[in-house]
Amino acid sequence: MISAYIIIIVAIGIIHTCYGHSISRGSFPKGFVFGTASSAYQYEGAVKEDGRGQSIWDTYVHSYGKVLDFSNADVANDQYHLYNEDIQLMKDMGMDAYRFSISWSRIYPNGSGEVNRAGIDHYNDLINALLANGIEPYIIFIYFFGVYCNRKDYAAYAETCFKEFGDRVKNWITFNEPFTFTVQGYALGIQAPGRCSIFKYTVCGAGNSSTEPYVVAHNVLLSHGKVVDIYKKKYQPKQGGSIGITLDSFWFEPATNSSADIEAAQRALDFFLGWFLEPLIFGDYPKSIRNRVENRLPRFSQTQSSKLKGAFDFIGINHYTTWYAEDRNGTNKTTEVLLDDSGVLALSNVVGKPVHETAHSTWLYIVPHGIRSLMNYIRHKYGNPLVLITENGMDDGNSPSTSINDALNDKKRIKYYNDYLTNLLAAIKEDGCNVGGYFAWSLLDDWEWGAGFTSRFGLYYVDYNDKLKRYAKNSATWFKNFLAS
Ligand code: BMA
Repeated sequence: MISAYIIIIVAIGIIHTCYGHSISRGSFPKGFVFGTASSAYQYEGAVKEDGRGQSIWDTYVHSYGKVLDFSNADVANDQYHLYNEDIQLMKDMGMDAYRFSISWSRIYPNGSGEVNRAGIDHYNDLINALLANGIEPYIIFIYFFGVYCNRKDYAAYAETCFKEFGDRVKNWITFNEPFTFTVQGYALGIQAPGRCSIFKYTVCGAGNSSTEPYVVAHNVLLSHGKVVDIYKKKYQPKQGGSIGITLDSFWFEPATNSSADIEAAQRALDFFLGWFLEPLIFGDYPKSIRNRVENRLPRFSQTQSSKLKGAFDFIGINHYTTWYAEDRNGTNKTTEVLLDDSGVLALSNVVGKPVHETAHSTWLYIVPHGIRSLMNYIRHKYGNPLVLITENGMDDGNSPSTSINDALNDKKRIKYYNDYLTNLLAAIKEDGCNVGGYFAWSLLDDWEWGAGFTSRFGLYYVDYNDKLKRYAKNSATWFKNFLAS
């Protein structure tokens, strides 16, 4: 039977934007936050400075052949030293906020035990400099790495941050994109720690793609719940901030109008977004996951389930793209790996459907109405929680034959931002979606996990051949005008 949610998917799928007016900051609700986003490992560099310990990413990228251009993030954008300069770039654009992550191994070089005061000092300096320039910090504890299976250590690390920074930091995010780091790190083995069992261990030396991703995801959710509980009981009453989690989700459209494909689009959203969001709203995993994964999917106890329900003040969403979903239910599963479990084939192109342009990254199809559809789906299915778009953006390639001047003329990025923000505005104003902020990925061109320096996502160009000098792209000027209007 086609459930109510499936009807929602179809209905949402046919909403198209007719929001033709030009947009400005003034057209967004009062208090709507605009910012840029980054992450510690992709930006900071200085991996061996001031007592920072090694993380699983340091080990992973230094093993041969993990990154497309064989680069590493030892220096990255050197924001560890250049943060004052970068804050001026944010201020110049008129941004309200900066979403960044803390490197756990700068605070606890061994994961637990002794606190490294130099790490605390660094983030105090960064936070103070942001606030002195009128920019609100949004802090993420875990951005794709850390010892996230150890709940006790994770909670101790988060508590240290509340104690040391919570008098000034009012926005906390427990994890970034658990879907991506669980799937890529434990099912496919293409991100740290590089564990999987696919292709008879030829890709990874160890792991279990049919069970480990579910165990890791379960631990992430329980760790999130524990830290939210600590914050709400011990710190929020005095400090008065907010806490949430950032989830990533593509939008999925059915490949055809068949009910099988419509259900496949629903399952794709369950496995991508519902896997993490549903326990936080309803206290358990989506039924479609439970039915298909059966005993490999861990269970929450009654207490855990009621603690998780409502354990957030906001939900961060990183959204970049839209894909088609085709049913693979009828196909025999060849393996019990996570990606086969959904019974969905995600397709970028389907005969008879619009062909979408891509960014430089071949996974990143530019489909601006997808953000409106996703916001409406969350509104209908999950009761319209407060959402912050914590990442959205697109990349150009980094080609040695492109001059800096040509790279600065990033018309395609301006159109991407204009069109996604136009649709986001329609979701808020016309449809009533509860969205409170938007963070562009990314402030600067950055080191990308699998792609290294081959792609450029920044509003500012970084010259990797000349002391990491930053240059405003036209999209930075576009944001400056947009935010001034
Ligand atoms: C997001 C995150 C970022 C990354 C961006 C672009 O999902 O993974 O760290 O830089 O995609 O690839």
